[in-house]
Order: sequence, then C-alpha cells, then structure tokens
Amino acid sequence: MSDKSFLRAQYDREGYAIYNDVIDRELIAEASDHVDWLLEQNPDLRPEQLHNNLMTDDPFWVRLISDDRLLDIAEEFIGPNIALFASHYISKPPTDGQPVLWHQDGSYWPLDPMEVVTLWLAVDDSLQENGCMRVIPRTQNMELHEMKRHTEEDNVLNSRIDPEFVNEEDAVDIELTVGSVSVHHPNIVHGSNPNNSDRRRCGLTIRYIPTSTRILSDDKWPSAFLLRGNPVEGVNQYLDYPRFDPKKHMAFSGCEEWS
Ligand SMILES: O=C(O)CCC(=O)C(=O)O
Repeated sequence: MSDKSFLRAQYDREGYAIYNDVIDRELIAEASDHVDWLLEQNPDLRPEQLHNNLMTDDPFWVRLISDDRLLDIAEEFIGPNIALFASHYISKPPTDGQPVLWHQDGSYWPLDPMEVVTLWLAVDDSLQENGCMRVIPRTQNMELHEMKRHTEEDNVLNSRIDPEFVNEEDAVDIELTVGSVSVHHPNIVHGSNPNNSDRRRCGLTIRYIPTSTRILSDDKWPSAFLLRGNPVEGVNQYLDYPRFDPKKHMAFSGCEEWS
C-alpha cells in the first residue's frame, strides 16, 4: 500500500491522519513571523484568536494556504476543485495558553453539504506538554451535536460538546514536529489542553472545501478563495487574491510576485 492510500485508509477508519515534514523550515519561519506581525497589528486579540476575518487582505496568509504541498494533501480528500472556507492561527502562548474544549467542527459551520477537510499545520513543535491537539478516534461516524456555550473556564471557543458524548480515555495526542500536518474530519470529537509549558504552541487550521460545497452566508465570506480547479456555477462568490503592498503587508519571500 502506498503512503497516500495508507493515510487515506487511516483517515477513513480513524477520522484523522498525519503527514510528516510537509512544509520547509524557511516558510514555517515566515509563518511564525506572520503570527508576531498579526499580533502587533491587533494588540487587543489573544494569540489563540487570529481568525480568517484578518486574511481577506493578507497576501502572505493566502500564499501560505495556497501552497501546492497543502493543496495536494487536500486534493486526496476533497478532489481537484478546491476553495478555502476558513483558516485560524491558534497560537497558545507559554504558561497561559488556553484549552480548546471537546467539540465537533461541523457543528459551527454554515456549509452545505458538510464536505470539508481540515489541515492543521504545526508552526511550532506541537507536543503533549505544550497542548497539542487531541482527537477521539472513530467519532467521525457520530452525528453532529449542537455545541453548548461554556464560559466557566477560559477556553478558545467558549463552548464545547455535551460531555456525555466524550469518552476521554479513548483520546489520542496528535504530536507533530514543525512543518508537519494533521488532517481531520468535520465530525471527529477533538480539542486540546492548556499550554502550561514554557514553549509556545502555534498551529494554523486550514479548512478546504470542494467548490461544490456551498458557504451559507448572506455576507461576503471573508476567506472564500478559489485555490485550485474550477468553481461550480451559482455556488459561492470568491474573493480576488490580495495584492502585496509594502506599506500595508508583511514582506515575504516572493512577495513581489503578489504586487
Ligand atoms: O489547535 C487546537 O488546539 C485545536 C484545533 C481545532 O480545534 C481544529 O483545528 O478544529
């Protein structure tokens, strides 16, 4: 069995898969600088909350999520016509990084059908000690449950799935080295612990949809970019790619080609 079909079979069985060493150190270093730059531009945001509303006019972000190495993985799961739905850096600072409580992504998303794949790119080594993502294998077969608001403790999503649906003894830590990627299903139950360590834990979530998946929104969706292949007529309105302007944007390798 090739690596590709092994990982696809693992995803189908367990609801997740891991691809090692996908993105080179140079590009990851730029992503790490990008997180610092975004925080400088948005000093009121917590570093776990760098969401897709910030990417509409951000050429580096679009350059990163449209990298062919990431799209090639997405294509394995959703086929050749690929758009972006959303992306979010969850950067947990040392010592007080917030947890992500157990949840199913699909419960939050205005998508029809719920055909979507998440790639989670490790911008830092993501380990048990600094609050790596955790999944409950095979829960991708469970229907989507409504998320419950939960603010009794600090947490990234301010919500969680009803604990009656979570069997925490079955959880698996998704430990990743810098530049590696995990892939997960929209129904799988997952989350992560707080970061109490002295090392940052930053990951970039990237949600890719086939162009046949409709984003249900009356407003222009802030991260709807067509990334590969063809659109489907009447489904979604895609944004123009942002153009690089040295006065507004973080410089990056190859940024001239984006001006
Ligand atoms: O980064 C984390 O800790 C959790 C990520 C997550 O919930 C997601 O990618 O859907």
